[in-house]
Amino acid sequence: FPECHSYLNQRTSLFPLLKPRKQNSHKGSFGDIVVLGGAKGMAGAAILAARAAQFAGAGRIYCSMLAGAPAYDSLHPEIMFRKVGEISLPGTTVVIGPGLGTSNLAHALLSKAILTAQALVIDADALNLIAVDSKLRVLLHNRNTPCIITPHPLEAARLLNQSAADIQNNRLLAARELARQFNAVAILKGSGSIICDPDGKLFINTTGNPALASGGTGDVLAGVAGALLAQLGNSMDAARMAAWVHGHAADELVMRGLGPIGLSASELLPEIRLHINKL
Ligand code: NPW
Ligand code: AMP
Ligand code: MG
Repeated sequence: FPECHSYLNQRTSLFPLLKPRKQNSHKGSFGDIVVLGGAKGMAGAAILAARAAQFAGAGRIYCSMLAGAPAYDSLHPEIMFRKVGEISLPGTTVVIGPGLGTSNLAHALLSKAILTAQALVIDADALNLIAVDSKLRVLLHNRNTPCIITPHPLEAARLLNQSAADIQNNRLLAARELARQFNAVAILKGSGSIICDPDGKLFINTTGNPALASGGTGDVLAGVAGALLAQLGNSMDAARMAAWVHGHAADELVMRGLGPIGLSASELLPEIRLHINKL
């Protein structure tokens, strides 16, 4: 698609996106994020997404976990935990999927989020639920609120009913199909993530490296995308900035000797904050 794609390789292409904060701004100015995920055994995924939203500048962060609400996150007590049945979604940016599982409760939460959230980031198991449910597909396709979907190649394969090899052999086409079919900005993850909107406008991210090939890095990306979507209001701007800064943070950490071997998803967080502030 030579006519319409560009490479996300220059910091300068992202400069206009986040405006300086007004002197009299307050926590209500930068969005409420609700993370929905964290079924048994995968609570960490929801916590990582919630912490990532904090480090990427969201005003208030709420987290509801299917495994049950902990009293608080001892490393990041700024995150507020709510029982799944008590969470209110209107007016919020919902990040749904990290560690969500595919239970009936997960399905009900996803329907509610698609119908009521002000903006949405859909990741991981939430994508796996959509892949096998035509009603959810219709709900998603018919909404007109900002939405970013963040599949890795296997999740994309499930959504498009193809093999992961098919996706990887035709990544640009797959990203276009994802954005079009699901009426959302798609980040098709992996080396050289493709960011595409429903009209077919494409970007290829040039940041990132194999230090990111470990559990939890995608959950961090989802939280960053949610926080940036809440602050920018525009799905394409948020998606390309999230992908760029996530990869750039990993590149910088590797240059300092913290990877590629053994970098943890948690270590990305302060580095992501640093580079968002530099932008
Ligand atoms: P393979 O091995 O090559 O056949 P799944 P998941 C493929 C949560 N997590 N290029 C690859 O397949 C998530 O949020 C919780 C090519 C890989 O093995 C989800 O809710 C954590 N192939 C849930 O776990 C930390 C690629 O996909 C397979 C690829 C399940 O999510 C971990 C994995 O896909 C995790 O985030 C690429 N670039 N990338 C926690 N701390 O709580 C992926 N694949 O089976 O959908 O499982 O992604 O781990
Ligand atoms: P997930 O599979 O959902 O945990 O997401 C993994 C994250 O790490 C995505 O943002 C991928 O784009 C990124 N990632 C994984 N491996 C690489 C790689 N080799 N090069 C660049 N980015 C990668
Ligand atoms: Mg993932």
